Amino acid sequence: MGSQPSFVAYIALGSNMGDRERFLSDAIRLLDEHEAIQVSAQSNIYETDPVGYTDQGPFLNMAVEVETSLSAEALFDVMMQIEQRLGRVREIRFGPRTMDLDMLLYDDLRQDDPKLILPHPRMLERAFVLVPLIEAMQGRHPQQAAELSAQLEKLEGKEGITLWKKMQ
Ligand code: X6L
Ligand code: MG
Ligand code: MG
Repeated sequence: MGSQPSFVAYIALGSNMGDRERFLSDAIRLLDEHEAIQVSAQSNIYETDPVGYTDQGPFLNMAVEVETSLSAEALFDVMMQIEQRLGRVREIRFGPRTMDLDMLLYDDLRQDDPKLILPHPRMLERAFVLVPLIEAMQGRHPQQAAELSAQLEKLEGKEGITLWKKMQ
């Protein structure tokens, strides 16, 4: 077997409709079943108060680390297909969704493509993203995880985030 380029990316997952935990596990399984993607770490699952549009139910949020031979754009396309397969319908801006997959980091890539800005431009402002991301990065990027923890300390809104399920 020929060796393929391998990149590491971090993806945030969120669901606040229907069987939220099932949507999270289905999304992770669909990522991992792709021949060019391996899920290599996952955070705990957190229940989080909605932000942006607050008249909706609480979210389950988590983050995963993936190894992939796909480009950032190709990985993003797979993520959007998984959202569609899991019944994502875009109605209210920032409103309820069965599955939201956001690419946070892709290797050391920095880009300003309007379709896919990397690193994710809002990730440092959202505790519901940072708390699980820090866990998912601990194994492979402990130094960067520590820097994000310092960033998290400065944020408000951490009280709206409660541990919901521990990864075994
Ligand atoms: C002012 C204006 C302040 C807008 C905040 C924040 C907008 C976050 C959108 C904002 C603003 C977002 C999730 C969520 C959403 C999620 C939780 C978004 C997009 N997604 N709340 N709200 N978890 N807890 O995954 O992140 S909508
Ligand atoms: Mg999102
Ligand atoms: Mg999204």
